[in-house]
Amino acid sequence: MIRARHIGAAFALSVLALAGCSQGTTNSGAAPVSSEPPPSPQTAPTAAVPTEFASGDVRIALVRQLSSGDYFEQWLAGAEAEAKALNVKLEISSGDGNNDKQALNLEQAVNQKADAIIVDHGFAQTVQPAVKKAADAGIPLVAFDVDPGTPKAVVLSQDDHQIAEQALGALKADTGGSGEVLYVYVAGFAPLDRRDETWTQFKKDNPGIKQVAQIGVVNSSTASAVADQAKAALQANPDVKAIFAPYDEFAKGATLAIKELGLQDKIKVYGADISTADIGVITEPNSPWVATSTTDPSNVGRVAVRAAALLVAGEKVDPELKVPPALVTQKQLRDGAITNIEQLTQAIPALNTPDVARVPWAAS
Ligand code: SR1
Repeated sequence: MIRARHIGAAFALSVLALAGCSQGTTNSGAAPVSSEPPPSPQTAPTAAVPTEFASGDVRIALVRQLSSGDYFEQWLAGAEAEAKALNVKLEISSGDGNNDKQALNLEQAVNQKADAIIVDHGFAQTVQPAVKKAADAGIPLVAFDVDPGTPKAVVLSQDDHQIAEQALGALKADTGGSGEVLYVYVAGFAPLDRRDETWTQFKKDNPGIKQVAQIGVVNSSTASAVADQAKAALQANPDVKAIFAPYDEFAKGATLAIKELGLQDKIKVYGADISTADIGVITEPNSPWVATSTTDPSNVGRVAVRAAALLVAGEKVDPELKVPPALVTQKQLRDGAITNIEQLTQAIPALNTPDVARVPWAAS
Protein backbone atom coordinates (compact mmCIF):
# COMPACT_ATOMS: atom_id res chain seq x y z
CA MET A 1 0.00 0.00 0.00
CA ILE A 2 1.36 3.40 -0.92
CA ARG A 3 0.98 6.21 1.53
CA ALA A 4 2.50 9.70 1.75
CA ARG A 5 3.77 10.36 5.28
CA HIS A 6 6.55 12.45 6.84
CA ILE A 7 7.83 13.35 3.40
CA GLY A 8 8.58 16.46 1.43
CA ALA A 9 5.68 18.30 -0.16
CA ALA A 10 6.71 17.56 -3.74
CA PHE A 11 7.08 13.89 -3.02
CA ALA A 12 3.80 13.77 -1.10
CA LEU A 13 1.99 15.44 -3.95
CA SER A 14 3.44 13.13 -6.55
CA VAL A 15 2.56 10.08 -4.46
CA LEU A 16 -0.98 11.39 -4.07
CA ALA A 17 -1.07 11.98 -7.80
CA LEU A 18 -0.44 8.27 -8.22
CA ALA A 19 -3.88 7.63 -6.76
CA GLY A 20 -5.45 9.06 -9.87
CA CYS A 21 -3.01 7.83 -12.46
CA SER A 22 -4.13 5.26 -14.99
CA GLN A 23 -2.50 1.84 -14.92
CA GLY A 24 0.37 1.91 -17.36
CA THR A 25 1.69 -1.39 -18.64
CA THR A 26 4.56 -1.69 -16.19
CA ASN A 27 2.41 -0.37 -13.36
CA SER A 28 0.01 -3.29 -13.47
CA GLY A 29 0.08 -5.21 -10.22
CA ALA A 30 2.25 -2.59 -8.54
CA ALA A 31 1.66 -1.85 -4.88
CA PRO A 32 -1.70 0.01 -4.78
CA VAL A 33 -2.32 3.45 -3.32
CA SER A 34 -3.77 3.43 0.19
CA SER A 35 -6.69 5.56 1.28
CA GLU A 36 -6.28 4.43 4.87
CA PRO A 37 -5.27 6.91 7.56
CA PRO A 38 -1.58 7.03 8.48
CA PRO A 39 -0.45 4.25 10.84
CA SER A 40 -0.43 4.91 14.54
CA PRO A 41 2.93 5.76 16.06
CA GLN A 42 5.18 3.06 17.49
CA THR A 43 3.59 0.21 19.42
CA ALA A 44 4.62 0.36 23.07
CA PRO A 45 6.27 -2.62 24.80
CA THR A 46 3.90 -5.03 26.51
CA ALA A 47 6.45 -6.95 28.58
CA ALA A 48 9.45 -6.26 30.79
CA VAL A 49 12.90 -6.52 29.26
CA PRO A 50 14.35 -9.97 30.12
CA THR A 51 17.35 -9.75 32.47
CA GLU A 52 19.92 -11.06 30.00
CA PHE A 53 18.86 -8.43 27.46
CA ALA A 54 18.89 -5.66 30.05
CA SER A 55 22.46 -6.55 31.01
CA GLY A 56 23.65 -6.69 27.39
CA ASP A 57 24.99 -10.23 27.78
CA VAL A 58 23.17 -11.80 24.81
CA ARG A 59 25.43 -12.84 21.91
CA ILE A 60 23.89 -13.72 18.57
CA ALA A 61 26.17 -15.09 15.87
CA LEU A 62 25.31 -14.05 12.32
CA VAL A 63 26.95 -16.50 9.94
CA ARG A 64 26.76 -15.28 6.35
CA GLN A 65 27.56 -16.91 3.05
CA LEU A 66 27.69 -13.64 1.10
CA SER A 67 28.25 -10.06 2.13
CA SER A 68 28.96 -8.01 -1.00
CA GLY A 69 26.29 -6.25 -3.01
CA ASP A 70 23.48 -3.85 -2.16
CA TYR A 71 21.07 -6.49 -0.89
CA PHE A 72 23.46 -8.00 1.63
CA GLU A 73 24.75 -4.62 2.83
CA GLN A 74 21.23 -3.33 3.47
CA TRP A 75 20.23 -6.57 5.17
CA LEU A 76 23.22 -6.31 7.52
CA ALA A 77 22.46 -2.66 8.32
CA GLY A 78 18.96 -3.71 9.41
CA ALA A 79 20.27 -6.61 11.49
CA GLU A 80 22.80 -4.35 13.21
CA ALA A 81 20.19 -1.68 13.93
CA GLU A 82 17.83 -4.24 15.48
CA ALA A 83 20.67 -5.77 17.53
CA LYS A 84 21.51 -2.33 18.86
CA ALA A 85 17.85 -1.64 19.68
CA LEU A 86 17.60 -4.92 21.60
CA ASN A 87 20.96 -4.48 23.36
CA VAL A 88 22.35 -7.62 21.73
CA LYS A 89 25.94 -8.28 20.67
CA LEU A 90 25.88 -9.37 17.03
CA GLU A 91 28.95 -11.45 16.15
CA ILE A 92 29.22 -11.29 12.37
CA SER A 93 31.17 -13.55 10.04
CA SER A 94 31.04 -14.01 6.27
CA GLY A 95 32.16 -16.82 4.03
CA ASP A 96 32.58 -14.23 1.27
CA GLY A 97 31.11 -16.73 -1.16
CA ASN A 98 33.32 -19.60 0.08
CA ASN A 99 30.97 -22.30 1.41
CA ASP A 100 33.69 -24.14 3.34
CA LYS A 101 34.64 -20.92 5.10
CA GLN A 102 31.01 -20.34 6.03
CA ALA A 103 30.78 -23.89 7.44
CA LEU A 104 33.92 -23.26 9.54
CA ASN A 105 32.47 -19.99 10.81
CA LEU A 106 29.33 -21.85 11.78
CA GLU A 107 31.33 -24.51 13.68
CA GLN A 108 33.12 -21.70 15.47
CA ALA A 109 29.84 -20.05 16.53
CA VAL A 110 28.72 -23.42 17.96
CA ASN A 111 32.04 -23.93 19.79
CA GLN A 112 31.87 -20.41 21.20
CA LYS A 113 28.39 -21.17 22.55
CA ALA A 114 26.56 -18.28 20.96
CA ASP A 115 23.17 -17.69 22.61
CA ALA A 116 21.57 -18.00 19.16
CA ILE A 117 22.80 -18.37 15.60
CA ILE A 118 21.41 -16.82 12.43
CA VAL A 119 22.54 -18.64 9.29
CA ASP A 120 22.22 -16.26 6.36
CA HIS A 121 22.19 -18.02 2.97
CA GLY A 122 24.47 -20.97 2.26
CA PHE A 123 24.26 -24.31 0.54
CA ALA A 124 22.34 -27.03 2.37
CA GLN A 125 25.11 -29.61 2.13
CA THR A 126 27.76 -27.34 3.63
CA VAL A 127 25.77 -25.75 6.47
CA GLN A 128 23.57 -28.65 7.60
CA PRO A 129 26.24 -30.65 9.52
CA ALA A 130 27.13 -27.64 11.69
CA VAL A 131 23.47 -26.63 12.00
CA LYS A 132 22.81 -30.11 13.39
CA LYS A 133 25.61 -29.64 15.96
CA ALA A 134 24.07 -26.33 17.02
CA ALA A 135 20.62 -27.86 17.29
CA ASP A 136 21.98 -30.83 19.28
CA ALA A 137 23.72 -28.37 21.61
CA GLY A 138 20.38 -26.62 22.17
CA ILE A 139 21.44 -23.38 20.48
CA PRO A 140 18.43 -21.56 19.02
CA LEU A 141 18.68 -21.17 15.26
CA VAL A 142 17.22 -18.93 12.57
CA ALA A 143 17.92 -20.00 8.98
CA PHE A 144 17.46 -17.27 6.39
CA ASP A 145 17.32 -18.34 2.75
CA VAL A 146 18.89 -21.73 3.47
CA ASP A 147 17.44 -25.16 4.23
CA PRO A 148 18.66 -25.97 7.77
CA GLY A 149 17.69 -29.64 7.48
CA THR A 150 16.16 -29.64 10.97
CA PRO A 151 12.73 -28.64 12.26
CA LYS A 152 14.48 -27.18 15.31
CA ALA A 153 15.48 -24.07 13.34
CA VAL A 154 13.10 -21.23 12.55
CA VAL A 155 13.08 -20.83 8.77
CA LEU A 156 12.95 -17.26 7.51
CA SER A 157 12.48 -16.32 3.87
CA GLN A 158 11.03 -13.68 1.67
CA ASP A 159 8.05 -15.01 -0.25
CA ASP A 160 10.16 -16.04 -3.24
CA HIS A 161 7.32 -17.58 -5.22
CA GLN A 162 5.44 -14.30 -4.90
CA ILE A 163 8.57 -12.34 -5.84
CA ALA A 164 8.80 -14.29 -9.10
CA GLU A 165 5.04 -14.15 -9.68
CA GLN A 166 4.94 -10.38 -9.30
CA ALA A 167 7.90 -9.74 -11.62
CA LEU A 168 6.58 -12.23 -14.17
CA GLY A 169 3.12 -10.67 -13.96
CA ALA A 170 4.68 -7.40 -15.12
CA LEU A 171 6.62 -9.22 -17.86
CA LYS A 172 3.43 -10.90 -19.07
CA ALA A 173 1.48 -7.64 -19.03
CA ASP A 174 4.15 -5.88 -21.08
CA THR A 175 4.84 -8.67 -23.59
CA GLY A 176 1.24 -9.83 -23.99
CA GLY A 177 2.43 -13.28 -22.92
CA SER A 178 4.56 -14.04 -25.95
CA GLY A 179 8.14 -13.55 -27.05
CA GLU A 180 11.72 -14.67 -26.49
CA VAL A 181 13.10 -14.29 -22.98
CA LEU A 182 16.63 -14.48 -21.55
CA TYR A 183 16.70 -15.97 -18.03
CA VAL A 184 19.30 -15.30 -15.34
CA TYR A 185 19.68 -18.03 -12.71
CA VAL A 186 22.25 -19.90 -10.63
CA ALA A 187 21.11 -23.14 -8.96
CA GLY A 188 21.80 -23.96 -5.32
CA PHE A 189 20.74 -20.67 -3.71
CA ALA A 190 17.42 -21.43 -1.98
CA PRO A 191 15.69 -18.15 -2.93
CA LEU A 192 16.77 -18.44 -6.55
CA ASP A 193 15.67 -22.09 -6.65
CA ARG A 194 12.22 -21.14 -5.37
CA ARG A 195 11.94 -18.31 -7.93
CA ASP A 196 13.01 -20.83 -10.56
CA GLU A 197 10.09 -23.11 -9.60
CA THR A 198 7.72 -20.26 -10.37
CA TRP A 199 9.50 -19.49 -13.67
CA THR A 200 9.21 -23.16 -14.68
CA GLN A 201 5.48 -23.14 -13.98
CA PHE A 202 5.07 -19.77 -15.69
CA LYS A 203 6.58 -21.14 -18.91
CA LYS A 204 4.15 -24.08 -18.81
CA ASP A 205 1.21 -21.74 -18.26
CA ASN A 206 2.37 -19.32 -20.97
CA PRO A 207 3.50 -21.35 -23.97
CA GLY A 208 4.01 -18.15 -25.98
CA ILE A 209 6.96 -17.29 -23.73
CA LYS A 210 10.15 -18.94 -25.02
CA GLN A 211 13.29 -19.08 -22.91
CA VAL A 212 16.05 -18.89 -25.53
CA ALA A 213 19.04 -18.84 -23.19
CA GLN A 214 19.97 -19.11 -19.52
CA ILE A 215 22.94 -17.29 -18.02
CA GLY A 216 24.08 -16.50 -14.49
CA VAL A 217 26.95 -16.25 -12.05
CA VAL A 218 27.17 -15.31 -8.37
CA ASN A 219 30.53 -13.98 -7.22
CA SER A 220 32.02 -10.79 -5.79
CA SER A 221 31.30 -8.92 -9.05
CA THR A 222 28.05 -10.54 -10.10
CA ALA A 223 26.61 -7.56 -11.99
CA SER A 224 29.56 -7.09 -14.33
CA ALA A 225 29.95 -10.84 -14.89
CA VAL A 226 26.25 -11.12 -15.75
CA ALA A 227 26.55 -8.09 -18.05
CA ASP A 228 29.28 -9.84 -20.05
CA GLN A 229 27.22 -13.03 -20.31
CA ALA A 230 24.06 -11.13 -21.20
CA LYS A 231 25.78 -9.23 -24.01
CA ALA A 232 26.92 -12.48 -25.62
CA ALA A 233 23.49 -14.08 -25.18
CA LEU A 234 21.66 -11.06 -26.63
CA GLN A 235 23.99 -10.92 -29.62
CA ALA A 236 23.29 -14.62 -30.26
CA ASN A 237 19.51 -14.12 -29.81
CA PRO A 238 18.53 -10.86 -31.51
CA ASP A 239 14.75 -11.38 -31.00
CA VAL A 240 14.83 -11.36 -27.20
CA LYS A 241 12.37 -8.83 -25.81
CA ALA A 242 12.60 -9.44 -22.07
CA ILE A 243 15.11 -10.55 -19.47
CA PHE A 244 13.91 -12.22 -16.28
CA ALA A 245 16.64 -11.46 -13.75
CA PRO A 246 15.27 -12.16 -10.25
CA TYR A 247 18.16 -10.78 -8.11
CA ASP A 248 19.19 -7.14 -8.23
CA GLU A 249 22.81 -7.89 -9.14
CA PHE A 250 21.46 -9.93 -12.09
CA ALA A 251 19.08 -7.14 -13.08
CA LYS A 252 21.85 -4.53 -12.90
CA GLY A 253 24.03 -6.70 -15.13
CA ALA A 254 21.21 -7.27 -17.62
CA THR A 255 20.47 -3.54 -17.68
CA LEU A 256 24.11 -2.70 -18.32
CA ALA A 257 24.31 -5.18 -21.21
CA ILE A 258 21.18 -3.76 -22.87
CA LYS A 259 22.49 -0.21 -22.53
CA GLU A 260 25.90 -1.08 -23.92
CA LEU A 261 24.23 -2.73 -26.92
CA GLY A 262 21.86 0.23 -27.35
CA LEU A 263 18.79 -2.03 -27.12
CA GLN A 264 16.83 -0.10 -24.46
CA ASP A 265 13.81 0.42 -26.69
CA LYS A 266 13.57 -3.26 -27.56
CA ILE A 267 14.35 -5.23 -24.40
CA LYS A 268 13.01 -4.78 -20.87
CA VAL A 269 14.28 -6.19 -17.56
CA TYR A 270 12.11 -7.70 -14.81
CA GLY A 271 14.05 -8.13 -11.58
CA ALA A 272 13.96 -8.65 -7.82
CA ASP A 273 15.21 -6.63 -4.82
CA ILE A 274 15.81 -2.91 -4.48
CA SER A 275 18.30 -0.42 -3.05
CA THR A 276 18.83 3.30 -3.38
CA ALA A 277 21.40 2.58 -6.10
CA ASP A 278 18.90 0.29 -7.87
CA ILE A 279 16.26 3.03 -7.76
CA GLY A 280 18.78 5.26 -9.54
CA VAL A 281 19.33 2.61 -12.23
CA ILE A 282 15.60 1.93 -12.69
CA THR A 283 14.60 5.58 -12.97
CA GLU A 284 17.42 6.92 -15.13
CA PRO A 285 16.31 8.08 -18.59
CA ASN A 286 15.59 5.25 -20.99
CA SER A 287 16.37 2.54 -18.42
CA PRO A 288 15.23 -0.92 -19.57
CA TRP A 289 14.74 -2.15 -15.94
CA VAL A 290 10.99 -1.57 -15.66
CA ALA A 291 9.85 -3.65 -12.69
CA THR A 292 11.22 -5.32 -9.59
CA SER A 293 9.52 -7.34 -6.87
CA THR A 294 11.05 -6.69 -3.51
CA THR A 295 11.01 -6.58 0.24
CA ASP A 296 12.95 -3.97 2.19
CA PRO A 297 16.19 -5.93 2.79
CA SER A 298 16.98 -4.04 5.98
CA ASN A 299 13.55 -4.95 7.35
CA VAL A 300 14.31 -8.63 6.67
CA GLY A 301 17.61 -8.32 8.59
CA ARG A 302 15.66 -6.80 11.48
CA VAL A 303 13.17 -9.68 11.45
CA ALA A 304 16.02 -12.24 11.60
CA VAL A 305 17.50 -10.63 14.72
CA ARG A 306 14.09 -10.27 16.37
CA ALA A 307 13.33 -13.95 15.77
CA ALA A 308 16.69 -14.99 17.24
CA ALA A 309 16.17 -12.71 20.27
CA LEU A 310 12.72 -14.18 20.90
CA LEU A 311 14.19 -17.69 20.84
CA VAL A 312 16.90 -16.66 23.33
CA ALA A 313 14.17 -15.35 25.64
CA GLY A 314 12.28 -18.64 25.35
CA GLU A 315 9.38 -17.01 23.49
CA LYS A 316 7.35 -18.91 20.93
CA VAL A 317 8.23 -18.15 17.28
CA ASP A 318 6.42 -19.48 14.22
CA PRO A 319 8.54 -22.25 12.70
CA GLU A 320 8.31 -20.54 9.30
CA LEU A 321 8.46 -16.78 8.85
CA LYS A 322 7.83 -15.28 5.42
CA VAL A 323 8.27 -11.61 4.56
CA PRO A 324 5.95 -10.61 1.71
CA PRO A 325 7.24 -8.55 -1.24
CA ALA A 326 5.69 -5.67 -3.19
CA LEU A 327 5.94 -5.04 -6.91
CA VAL A 328 7.70 -1.75 -7.62
CA THR A 329 7.60 -0.39 -11.15
CA GLN A 330 9.68 2.18 -12.96
CA LYS A 331 6.52 4.18 -13.61
CA GLN A 332 5.57 4.18 -9.94
CA LEU A 333 9.05 5.36 -8.88
CA ARG A 334 9.15 8.09 -11.50
CA ASP A 335 5.57 9.25 -10.85
CA GLY A 336 6.24 9.31 -7.12
CA ALA A 337 9.64 11.04 -7.55
CA ILE A 338 11.04 8.31 -5.32
CA THR A 339 14.83 8.44 -5.23
CA ASN A 340 15.80 6.35 -2.24
CA ILE A 341 14.80 3.46 -0.01
CA GLU A 342 13.61 5.71 2.81
CA GLN A 343 11.07 7.36 0.51
CA LEU A 344 10.05 3.99 -0.89
CA THR A 345 9.39 2.45 2.51
CA GLN A 346 7.37 5.49 3.55
CA ALA A 347 5.38 5.25 0.33
CA ILE A 348 4.81 1.50 0.73
CA PRO A 349 4.30 0.89 4.46
CA ALA A 350 3.68 -2.81 3.78
CA LEU A 351 7.45 -3.12 3.29
CA ASN A 352 7.77 -2.71 7.06
CA THR A 353 6.59 -5.83 8.88
CA PRO A 354 6.69 -5.08 12.63
CA ASP A 355 4.27 -7.92 13.33
CA VAL A 356 6.62 -10.56 11.94
CA ALA A 357 8.53 -11.78 15.02
CA ARG A 358 7.37 -8.89 17.16
CA VAL A 359 9.41 -8.58 20.38
CA PRO A 360 7.00 -7.83 23.26
CA TRP A 361 9.56 -6.02 25.41
CA ALA A 362 10.57 -3.59 22.64
CA ALA A 363 8.75 -0.73 20.96
CA SER A 364 8.08 -1.51 17.30
C1 SR1 B 1 22.42 -15.20 -4.45
S1 SR1 B 1 20.88 -15.20 -3.68
C2 SR1 B 1 20.35 -13.56 -3.86
C3 SR1 B 1 19.00 -13.34 -3.26
O1 SR1 B 1 19.05 -13.53 -1.89
C4 SR1 B 1 18.03 -12.76 -1.28
O2 SR1 B 1 16.93 -13.57 -1.16
C5 SR1 B 1 17.78 -11.61 -2.21
O3 SR1 B 1 16.42 -11.37 -2.45
C6 SR1 B 1 18.56 -11.93 -3.45
O4 SR1 B 1 17.81 -11.81 -4.64
